[in-house]
Amino acid sequence: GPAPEGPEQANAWLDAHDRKFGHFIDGKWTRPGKTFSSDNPATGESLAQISMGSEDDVNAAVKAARAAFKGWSALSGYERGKYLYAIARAIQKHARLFAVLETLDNGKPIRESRDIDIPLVARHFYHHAGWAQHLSREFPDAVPYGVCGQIIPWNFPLLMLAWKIAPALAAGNTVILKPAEFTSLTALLFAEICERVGLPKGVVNIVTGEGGTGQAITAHAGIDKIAFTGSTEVGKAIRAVTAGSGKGLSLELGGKSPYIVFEDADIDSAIEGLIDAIWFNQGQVCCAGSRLLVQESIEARFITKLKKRMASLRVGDPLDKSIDIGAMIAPVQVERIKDLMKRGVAEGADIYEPDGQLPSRGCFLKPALVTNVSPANTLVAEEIFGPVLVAMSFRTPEEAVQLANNTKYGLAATIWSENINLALDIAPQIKAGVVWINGTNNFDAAVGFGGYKESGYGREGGREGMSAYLKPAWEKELKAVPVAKAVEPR
Ligand code: TXE
Repeated sequence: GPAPEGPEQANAWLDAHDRKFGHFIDGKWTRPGKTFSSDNPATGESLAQISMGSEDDVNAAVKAARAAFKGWSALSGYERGKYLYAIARAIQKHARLFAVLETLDNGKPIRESRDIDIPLVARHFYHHAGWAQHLSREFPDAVPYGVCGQIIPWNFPLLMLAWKIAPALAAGNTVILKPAEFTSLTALLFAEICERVGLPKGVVNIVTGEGGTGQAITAHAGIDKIAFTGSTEVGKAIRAVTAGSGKGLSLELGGKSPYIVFEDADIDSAIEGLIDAIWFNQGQVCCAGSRLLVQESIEARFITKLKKRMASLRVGDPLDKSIDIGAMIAPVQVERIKDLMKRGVAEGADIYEPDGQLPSRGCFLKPALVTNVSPANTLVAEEIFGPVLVAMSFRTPEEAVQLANNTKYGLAATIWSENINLALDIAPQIKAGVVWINGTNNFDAAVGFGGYKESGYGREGGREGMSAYLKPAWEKELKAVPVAKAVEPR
């Protein structure tokens, strides 16, 4: 029959688990030990109790992943691809349950989890099923890393899991993945999917927990590669911990991406693009177009139109299909964002927010537009990770480039202009992992995504993403070669 439209199915799934979850290690569920609550940010109500992963849990997961590696990496790419296809199909089959669960746990609009997150997740597994099959021809001299530790954030919980797990498995690695503490539920449902499709035990291990559990993963000597997406601060700490350990590392960190509008742009399209760039997922997007750079000649007209459009955005219940902006992830993030805004105002910024009431409970923020700022203003320099857009203007294309690059980050950029020669001239001058022209937020499993500078390094997706989970075969041989004594130069 037709899928139910409300949260009933997700609540039934949670109830079937007594709203309490253990870890998924070696193909089995551990008994929940010490737990913490995962809350619905739109209501503040607890959804479930999640287990706090200890060092022992991480040890058990590494042991299981190590034992599974031999068999998994020895399978033909065709065999591994079959499992990835089966996972993709199962995710599509349960797409509604995944989407509602994601929205309950994260607060993102159901329209986004239903039409963007979950379909992209399935697409990632289909795409990488293809890579598994082509691997030996496309990377003839490469072997998998081994056991991968993967730590992900809460803004796109299942999609970040897919970005990490799909290429790792396609390449023949086994994984220990830790979801973010705010959003473990879809990762746990994913573990059930792994069980259901008969994925060999130990290939995927899900250990839940907070930062301490992440630390146990990054410090573990039995892990060959760490992949992290999250804050620049934690990324730097992980880099320090793994330095000198011989572990592979890829980091996808913060951003403060410029959104450049030239005077000849199609203004209505540029405004619609901007709405998507900064208010998609409540602005909790690493590549959010959070710095508007608009050419001075059209600035006043553009800002007036933008404010009008902002006033039509609906903030509210994420399960309501007609809302544009859902709930922020947690009270702590709401406070963090409010503090940043206070600092910005103290430094001279003006803030516009449309009139209207927010829901009386839950973690909601209005869309905000910050103007009258110098480049040194906190709101210009720091990643806010919320529904806050900062606007500045420029006179010449050279000035646009200079402002765009005036940031410690380098993840994404967007350019709007009807002059394609101008756009193509500007694009390579911006130091960012991706530059979109007359469009924004275009993601695909086949395209490498990642940053420069404090946005991290390594790419996820496509060919570059595959190579991040492979190493040259000679490295394996090298370990068997005895180290020669240093020879004194004569
Ligand atoms: O991120 P954390 P938080 C930015 C954004 C946001 C800020 C804080 O600006 O406001 O970070 O968010 C795990 N060793 N981004 O505090 O702490 C943690 O459990 C190992 C941007 O939630 O980086 C979670 O699984 N792991 C970003 C993951 O790291 C540790 C997305 C990310 O959490 C750890 C998220 C440690 N010492 C936040 N400490 C993006 N670029 O997409 C924490 N973790």
